[in-house]
Amino acid sequence: MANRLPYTIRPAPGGAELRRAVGGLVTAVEPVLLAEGGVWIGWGGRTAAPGELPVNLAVPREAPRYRIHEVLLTAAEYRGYYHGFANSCLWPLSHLFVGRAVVRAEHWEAYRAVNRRFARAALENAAPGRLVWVHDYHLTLVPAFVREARPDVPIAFFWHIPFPPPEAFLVLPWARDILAGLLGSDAIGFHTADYARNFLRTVRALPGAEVDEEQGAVLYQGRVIRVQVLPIGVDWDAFDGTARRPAVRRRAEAIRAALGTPHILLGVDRLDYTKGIPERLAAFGAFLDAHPEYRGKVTFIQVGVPSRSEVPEYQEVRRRVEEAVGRLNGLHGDGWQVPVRYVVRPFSREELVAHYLAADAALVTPLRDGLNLVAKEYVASRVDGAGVLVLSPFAGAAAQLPEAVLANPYEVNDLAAGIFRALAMDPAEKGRRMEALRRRVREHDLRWWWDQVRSLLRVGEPGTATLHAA
Ligand code: ADQ
Repeated sequence: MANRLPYTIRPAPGGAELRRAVGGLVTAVEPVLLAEGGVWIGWGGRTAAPGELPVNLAVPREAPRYRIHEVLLTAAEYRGYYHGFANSCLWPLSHLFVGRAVVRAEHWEAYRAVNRRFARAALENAAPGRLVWVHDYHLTLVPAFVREARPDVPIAFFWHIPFPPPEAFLVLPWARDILAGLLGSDAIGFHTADYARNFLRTVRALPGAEVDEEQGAVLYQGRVIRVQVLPIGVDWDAFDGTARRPAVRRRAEAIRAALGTPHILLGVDRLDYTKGIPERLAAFGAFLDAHPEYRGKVTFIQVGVPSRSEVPEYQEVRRRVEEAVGRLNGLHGDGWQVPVRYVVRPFSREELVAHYLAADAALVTPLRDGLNLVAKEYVASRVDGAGVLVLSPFAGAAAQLPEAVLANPYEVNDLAAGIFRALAMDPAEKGRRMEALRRRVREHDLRWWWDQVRSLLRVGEPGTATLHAA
């Protein structure tokens, strides 16, 4: 179960029209459902008109592997629960933008009500011994709601974003309700040891909870809840396999030829202020200023997908990106040749991998990020062993990928220097670093991640639970 289904649903004559949704959670979790079956409970991206019926069907339609169970929201619930509490309060707080957090009781009320609705949907689908797998910060109250009604059901929770230190989290008047909600689970997973530690330290503020930091466990209401560090992986075979296809290699060559510069840099992000896109563009400008020898020789492709467009901060970041692209192209372009190519649309897997293959360096430089799958996707796609990953130390992925070129997105010159290092690095060093990165990303791929979750709960084995809802 996750806030969003992997499809956006639109009513259409003769049934519903489904369109693929883009985002880290969908990319990461859907392959597990495709392999294991189950039911995905989530919101379909539309608000409910009176009399509207939720969609409940098997997908993918051409070769069904699992079911989707739509949770319908009214426009008011959507504003309060999704844009309000989840995205304007929990999201900035967790990414340490504490001053941006909008803390409003009516948003919290909507959040509670919608979490109840999701819990009811989980209960409708929960069969004895089958796992309820709850994803992310939108649904923190669901584990306790499900536990209340069905103490026998195994529940796992995965927190996909950073978990902040107690000083930030406890700003929330309802922090303890959220902690108690999460502790309805049997196991809770985080991407990094820092997030798990922050969570355990925060749980100490919950009356009645006993924390064993060493063991990564909490004793609460007579149950032991395990807290695990499980950085999510990418579907290695899908990225590596796509990158080996001749048509994709040819497409990468065509991209390089069409751009016509010897060097290409790439950024791929949802348009979110946490991703540091304006900061990255400023650093690219600083790099061109500091190294005029690269002018006319580097193209920076920034691919973005619009996200949460109703929230003012997201409109603002989009405007800032557009302004920065215009400014850089005006200052550093010569009319025909422009240094920044800005593309706002979803890419197919093939097109994404062709871009990864075409780029000399990927700039993955968020101000803060739970993990960041783009970093791992880039590495998994570099079957040629070339390419450099420039990575922010504030992405959870940095804990696993020390062979990347680390650069601080808060300091424009540090990031500019990281770009220069990546482009000027000698091919042998690039090869060594990429080989080490590929080994790590392959060893900790999506299969590994799911196996860890499964062994943690001992699900999928005879006589124990199997995946049911994700
Ligand atoms: P996100 O914040 O969505 O995920 P990220 O991990 O980078 O961030 O995943 C984005 C995904 O969307 C990637 O798979 C990427 O390929 C895809 N994508 C982006 N732009 C695209 C485009 N134009 N076309 C097609 N695909 C595009 C959240 C957390 C992250 C965490 C993930 C998974 O914020 O920190 O890594 O969940 O846990």
